[in-house]
This record gives sequence, structure tokens and C-alpha cells, in this order.
Amino acid sequence: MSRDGDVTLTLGEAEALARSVLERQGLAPDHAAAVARTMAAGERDGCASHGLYRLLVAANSIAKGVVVPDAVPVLSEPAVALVRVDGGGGFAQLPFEQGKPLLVEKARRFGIAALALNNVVHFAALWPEVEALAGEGLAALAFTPSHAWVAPEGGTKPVFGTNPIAFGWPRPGKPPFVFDFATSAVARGEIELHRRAGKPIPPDWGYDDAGNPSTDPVAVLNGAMRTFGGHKGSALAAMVELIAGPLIGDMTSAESIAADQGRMGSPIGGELVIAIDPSGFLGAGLEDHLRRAEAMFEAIEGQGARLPSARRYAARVRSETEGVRIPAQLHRDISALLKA
Ligand code: NDP
Ligand code: PYC
Repeated sequence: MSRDGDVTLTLGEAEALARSVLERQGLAPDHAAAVARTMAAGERDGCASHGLYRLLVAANSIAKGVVVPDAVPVLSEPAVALVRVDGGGGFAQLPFEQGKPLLVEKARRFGIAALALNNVVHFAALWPEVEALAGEGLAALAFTPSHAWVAPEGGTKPVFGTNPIAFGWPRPGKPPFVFDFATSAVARGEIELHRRAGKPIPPDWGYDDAGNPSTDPVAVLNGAMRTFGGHKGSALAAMVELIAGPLIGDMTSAESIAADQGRMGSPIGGELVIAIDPSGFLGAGLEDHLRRAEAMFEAIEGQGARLPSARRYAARVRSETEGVRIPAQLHRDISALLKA
């Protein structure tokens, strides 16, 4: 169905379309199912830069041999509270799904546990992972480097990836408090969507390759993006490089883009996920202390400010009844992959 140049899909149709396209490109069925769930969830929650648009990106990564389409994740326990899943060069979604149960078990047993995903290809938002852990009653953090596209504050040459940080906090009887954002001024996917729509970008998102601020998405994609919040975002981007790169024995964003060898694939490397069981510190005081957290959320919302994820949760409710709308051109580009 087409309206205002958009195509409307039910959530079931969106996920089935993603799965068919991925399998058609040669992705093994278990990976295709996990990746399709994540893309459909992104579209459902109004995260267009990490929704069905990512099918075009994933198809390129598969076609260019950036991703191993039938990788078999291998799980290990480097220490009592640590889980590692070596993704074998496949997409990150299946390794996360396979590592999560042991991460949750260890967080409950030791109070805190960490999961390293190694040797994975990452195209996705991080909120699905921290939201799933918060749904298990855990506080959670997730980090991943990407490709070196972002200049440090004070410079104009790429060093960092867009390096997202996500956090989830469990809320009894309510959807979890979740934020998830790039440490760049904006996710690169957002600039790519501006390029596809032929729209200029704000001048503080990045530089052209001569180091001048630019509103041309193509110039910034070929130049350097900026961090958010000046030196603060720059330091956080460096932290993500360190704790989800060398700390877990995986690539930095500079190493990832070098390994890509110009194929324009999704970043290759690692992700660090930390899970903390609040009852580890709080024991019988858990409920009282979670109530104190609720007082903070009420103080935010009570003055008309919104919580991160409120927009996403509202989009989810809408999408469940109305389905999702994607630009007709994107639908044509995705449909063409079914014939490729
Ligand atoms: P945004 O700048 O849009 O920020 C997103 C976060 O901020 C969300 O949690 C959002 O909640 C919240 N937020 C936005 N506006 C407000 C507001 N006014 N009040 C309170 N909270 C607000 O996202 P980015 O462009 O930085 O990143 C988008 C996505 O890209 C992320 O999901 C990230 O994981 C992904 N990404 C993935 C990478 C990878 O390598 N895998 C690399 C870089 C980014 P809400 O959603 O409800 O609006
Ligand atoms: O939008 O910056 C981004 C991004 C990088 C990898 C996946 N998404």
C-alpha cells in the first residue's frame, strides 16, 4: 500500500521482508532471523537509520565478503564473571542472543558480569541489547567502536568511530529507562539518510576533507564527522575505542576501516556488554532503592521533560496498530535485492 510516497508494512511483513532479503543474499537462516528481528524492531521503534534501510548496508557487506554468512558463534568463559562469544566474522545479533543467557546467569550469581562479542560485523543500534537485559531486571551498558569516521575535538581527521554507548535500567511495572546514542554529533546512518533524501545537514555535524564545516552530507561522509559535546564526546569516543577494542582483544575503529579495504562494509570488531544485578548491592532493600530511582524519573517528567526512549516506546505502540511506513524509493531498492 502506498500513501504520500511511502509504503506501509505490517510489523510481520517488515520482518518477513528483511528475512527474505537476507536469505536471498546468502545469509544462513539463523543469522537472517536474528538480523531481521533487529532491523524490524528498529523500524517499529521509529529508528529509521537502523531499521530496514540497513538491509542495503547488510547486502553490501555480504556481497563484498565483509561478513561470513554462515559463521558459527563459539562461546567461552575467560573468567568466572566473563563470557566471550567469538562470532567468527558473522553479524553480531546471533552471538549476542547466544551469549545473553550465560551473561544473565553470571550477573545474578556474581552481581556483575560482562560479555565480549569478538570478531563480529556490527550494523545495528545497541538499545535492543540493553533493553533485553533491563527486561531481566538488570542494569546494563553496551559499547562498540565502528569505522574511523570521526575527528577528535580540536582536529579534523578521522580517528574514532561513531562509537555508541547504551544504558538500560529496570523499572518495575514499566518499560525500562534506556538511552542509546552515538558519541559522534549524530549516527552516520542519519547522514546517509540525508544524502539519500538530497537534504543538507546542520553545519556542526562534520567537516569536508579540507577540514571546513560543511552542510553537504556527501562532503562530510568523505571528510570527518564531529563528536557530540566537544571534548566530552571526544573523550567518551576514546573510552569506547579502548574498552570495546584493546580491552577485549578486538579492533579499534581505525583498524576496522583498514580491514574493510574500501569495501564500504559495516564495521568489523567487538562489542562489550556489562550487566549488573541491582540486588547484588541491595539485597532486601531492592524495592526501596528502585522506588528512589522512580522519584528521579518523576522529577524529570514532572517538569515536561521526556525520558530517553519515550519517543521510541510511543512509536512502538503506534507501529503495532498502524504498521511502519518507509519511503517508496527505499522499498524499491530493498525489493530489487529479492531479485539480485
Ligand atoms: P540520537 O542523537 O537521536 O539520540 C538517541 C538517544 O537520545 C535515544 O535514547 C533517544 O531516545 C534520546 N533522546 C533524543 N532526544 C531526546 C530528548 N529530547 N530528551 C530525552 N532523550 C532524548 O541518536 P544517535 O544519532 O546518536 O544514534 C542513533 C542510533 O545509532 C543509536 O541507536 C546507536 O546505537 C546507533 N549507532 C550504532 C553504531 C554501531 O556501530 N553499531 C554506531 C553509531 C550509532 P528516543 O529513541 O526515544 O528518541
Ligand atoms: O550509524 O554510525 C552509524 C553506524 C555505524 C555502524 C552502524 N551504524
